[in-house]
Amino acid sequence: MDPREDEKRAAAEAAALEVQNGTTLGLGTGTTVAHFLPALARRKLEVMCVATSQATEDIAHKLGLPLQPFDLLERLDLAVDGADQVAPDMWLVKGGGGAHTREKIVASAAERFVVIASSDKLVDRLGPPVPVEVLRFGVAATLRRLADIGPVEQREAPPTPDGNPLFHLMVAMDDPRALASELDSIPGVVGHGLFQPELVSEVIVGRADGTVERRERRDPRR
Ligand code: A5P
Repeated sequence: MDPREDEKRAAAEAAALEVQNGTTLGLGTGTTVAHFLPALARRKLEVMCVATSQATEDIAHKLGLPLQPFDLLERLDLAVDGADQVAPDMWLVKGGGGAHTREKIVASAAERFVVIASSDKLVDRLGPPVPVEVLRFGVAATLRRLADIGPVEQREAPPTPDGNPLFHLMVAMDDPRALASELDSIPGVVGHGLFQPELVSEVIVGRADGTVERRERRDPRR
């Protein structure tokens, strides 16, 4: 067994213990969240969940977790999700599963956003790729704008949960805030995988022995 799976499970189980009865809960996407869902279901709490992808929705459904579309709820109490990279200042890169646009909407609607990760996700500084979801309409023009920032690679992956193509922007990230802002300013970019620290409440990093390390943001956003 890959020790990283034990680390993911440890982080996921610790996060599941943070959920309380009555919580409205955003469920992320990916292999770490796949450990969180059964740990949550085992607690048999009364919760209402919103899923960020069909894959998460399918697992949650099988586990009997109550789901609601994210159309009418204005806010959530908690969101739990994995990450591809976690920097010391809590900038994240997400989107390995292509659901980062939905994940960012859910994280930003949540009172608390808890990131669960194995130790290999901790990096000294963020590096490429940055996943970018692009609207199909005008895709060539949007890609030209992205290419002004850095090399762009077509991602060998299914489209995003909303049916849009995915690309990888292969750039160094010396200034993630400036890069995020530049990407946000391109009209055809639906969403990118850079998550700012202001979104993050806590990072839980699992260890293979089942213990966890917690990193709380010192100046929580809300
Ligand atoms: C999904 O789109 C991603 O943002 C995931 O949260 C991220 O890629 C981490 O995935 P794993 O938990 O599978 O490593």
